[in-house]
Amino acid sequence: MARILITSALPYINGIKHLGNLVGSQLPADLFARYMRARGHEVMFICATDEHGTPAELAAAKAGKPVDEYCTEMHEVQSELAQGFKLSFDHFGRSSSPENHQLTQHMAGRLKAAGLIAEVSEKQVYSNADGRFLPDRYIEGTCPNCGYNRARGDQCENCTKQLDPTNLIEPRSAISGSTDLEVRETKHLFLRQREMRDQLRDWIKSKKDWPVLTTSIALKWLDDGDGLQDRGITRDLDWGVAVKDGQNDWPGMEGKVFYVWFDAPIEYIAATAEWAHANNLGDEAWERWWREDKGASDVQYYEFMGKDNVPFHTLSFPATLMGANHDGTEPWKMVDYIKSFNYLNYDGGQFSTSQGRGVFMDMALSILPSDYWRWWLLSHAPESSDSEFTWENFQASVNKDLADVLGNLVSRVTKFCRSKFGEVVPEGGAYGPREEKLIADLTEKLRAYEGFMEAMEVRKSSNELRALWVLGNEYLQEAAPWSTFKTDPEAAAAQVRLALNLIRLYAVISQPFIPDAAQTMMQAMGSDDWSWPTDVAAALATLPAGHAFTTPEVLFAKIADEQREDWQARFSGVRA
Ligand code: B3M
Ligand code: ZN
Repeated sequence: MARILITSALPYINGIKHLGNLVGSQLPADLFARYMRARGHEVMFICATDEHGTPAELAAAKAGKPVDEYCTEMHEVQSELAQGFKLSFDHFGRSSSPENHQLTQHMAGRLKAAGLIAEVSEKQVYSNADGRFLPDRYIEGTCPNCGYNRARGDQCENCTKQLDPTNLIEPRSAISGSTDLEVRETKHLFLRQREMRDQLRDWIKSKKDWPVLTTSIALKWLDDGDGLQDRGITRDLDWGVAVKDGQNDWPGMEGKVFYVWFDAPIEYIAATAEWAHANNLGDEAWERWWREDKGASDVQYYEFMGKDNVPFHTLSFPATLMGANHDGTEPWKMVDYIKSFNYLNYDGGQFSTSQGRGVFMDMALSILPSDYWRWWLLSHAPESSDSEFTWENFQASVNKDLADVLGNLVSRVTKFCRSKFGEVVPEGGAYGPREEKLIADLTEKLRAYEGFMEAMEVRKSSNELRALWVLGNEYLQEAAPWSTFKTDPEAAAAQVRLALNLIRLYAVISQPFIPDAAQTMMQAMGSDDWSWPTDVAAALATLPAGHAFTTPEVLFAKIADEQREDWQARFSGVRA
């Protein structure tokens, strides 16, 4: 049994996330967490809302609410939606928690002691119209790297380059749109990442099994142009973690807060501390996941995120953790594997939170149960390239994979059995060659499925799972117990016994993708045996003759053309 730590990139607090956000981090992380638990491993799955910085301030201002109140409300909303999508976090924390304030200040103190913080008097963009500095997202303009004209002051969404507000071409205030901007001097702390360049490169290069998408982005920012730049880690904002040196004040930094990207990844750790405290456990409970000197040396740590988040997770956050351990006394657990995703597009364009374009988590759940979405999103995860959501494709996948293949099998088998043998597993004879062949085929595909799930190959896993369902359907088609029954009821009974057992097996292996349907199938089979079918033949003998079951309601309803057209029209516009 291994110990598996899984973090999903933290969704910004600034509104309800769209399906592109969901499939880029939280959903595949959940798939992996569920699978690892199903295989008997000890899993800690952490996520949280990312509540600081300009995204939070801007959204609260737009909502006309004090930022702390806004964050509390939106955390609740996001938490409920996460539950709606059956995201099985062990804890869904808040980066504004006391734990994170304390740990962020602690980390900054450690970096200072390591000589890795520079106090720099730097030029920041000041807006005369707004009467304030414009850090990060408070400013927009054209990306100097790729020419994208809606690049934000902290990063270009289009080419993932980390930016400084002063780099933007034709900058404008994101608050007022004003271009009456000037550059003023203000003092800030910089993380001296350049100092750690070689250490970071060695560390990244040691990760032989990382996906190309992850390593290429990391090495690009490490070696491109002037190479890795020192990063400002403080801001002139009101909302955030006050700049402190551990518990002490930091002279000259009064009234400033840490940059959101400094405290957000630290929240992975702090959220685990929140989990411990929420469960009345001591610090050792979370430290055994995060401190190599306190039990975490055998933990395997996986991070899930969209490609735009990769630079922070391969450079800034590791630099923070390495720096905090400069004297070897705080060996923080560093990531072992980063699974990153491309973008999901929406019907010929981009999903966009700011423009309200696409399907958002709340809207999705208002029209269909989460399993429909989970299946489509995961089976179309943007892994090797960007992928696209279209309503036609969504309808086709749901109808074919879920309704025609899996749902149909469950319904045919249970209804046929009920009509001929009643709602108990029939006795019948021994399994014959056809059944042996099925068991062999299932075993082969199951091993492939396990391999892909372990490797976090999301699409390939979904293909294997679908193929496993198809095997069952083909078997049923060929065995045709409804015909067999007329001449050889004994043989038909054995076929049905196998098929009922297959439903339980499918519940177990499909659970990471479609947890609700899996639950329904398991309940219908009158079982609570979720043990993994390592031995397929044995697994298909789990429900003995005489075992009672119930015939479930329709597992997956087909999406009709009119429904699809209705949704297509409803979601085509811009969200209010
Ligand atoms: N909130 C960015 C994003 O949602 C950011 C991730 C933080 S992970 C520590 O894209
Ligand atoms: Zn760009």
